[in-house]
Amino acid sequence: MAVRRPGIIALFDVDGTLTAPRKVATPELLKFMGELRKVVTVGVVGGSDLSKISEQLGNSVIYDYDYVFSENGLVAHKDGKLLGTQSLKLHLGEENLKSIINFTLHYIADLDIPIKRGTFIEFRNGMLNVSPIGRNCSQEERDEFEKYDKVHNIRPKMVSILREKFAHLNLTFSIGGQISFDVFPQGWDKTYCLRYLEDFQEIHFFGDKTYKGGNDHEIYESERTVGHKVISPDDTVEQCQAIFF
Ligand code: M1P
Repeated sequence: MAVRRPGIIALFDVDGTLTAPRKVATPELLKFMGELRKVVTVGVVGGSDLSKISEQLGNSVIYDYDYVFSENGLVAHKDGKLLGTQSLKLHLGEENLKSIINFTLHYIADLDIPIKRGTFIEFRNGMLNVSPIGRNCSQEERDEFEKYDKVHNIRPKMVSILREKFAHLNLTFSIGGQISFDVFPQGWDKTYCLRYLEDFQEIHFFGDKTYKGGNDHEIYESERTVGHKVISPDDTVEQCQAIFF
């Protein structure tokens, strides 16, 4: 029987690292994670909220991994139990929140893009998620928007305007997925979860968006982690085989 190595954690981004973007993890990948958990501590850290991570990794995700950090760790679970949450509402205050939301909704109302659906702002515990097309678009509409955005830079333009308008609030705007971007206070990126991992001497982080501006960049570059850049879930498995087995 394999013996778990102490002091080492393998920590994974979700979208693009354990699953294709916004897709469900394959049974093979989930089985591999179970095997990996026999030899080291395993955690996941995603930008999405817990309900979306559960859709992708399974409803029992908080029990299947040692640590589950949703919303970058602004909601943290260990061994199925809640460790802590962070509140955007308390941090920014109602007036600031209202002015961000009002400005953003006006901006989206004036935006001329091929189609719009519903849920343009999702209010989470520790962040706002803003989507110009609307979060409840279909998978096909989501894929189309992503292509359209690559040509027309809808999200980067919107982010630069919001960044300037709300410069005094020290916010980070992070484009991590296909149809939206996340808005949270500076420092509430994925490095936020590292505060829960102080007992580990080796933190191996695996992510695909490790480039500057990507939502894995800060944790990948952090001096607390050994960063591993991956290009797909298959690549993640291959690199883990080489490192941990
Ligand atoms: O995990 C990356 C991102 O996944 C989703 O993005 P989108 O819906 O745009 O593909 C969101 O949950 C986002 O918050 C998250 O950062």
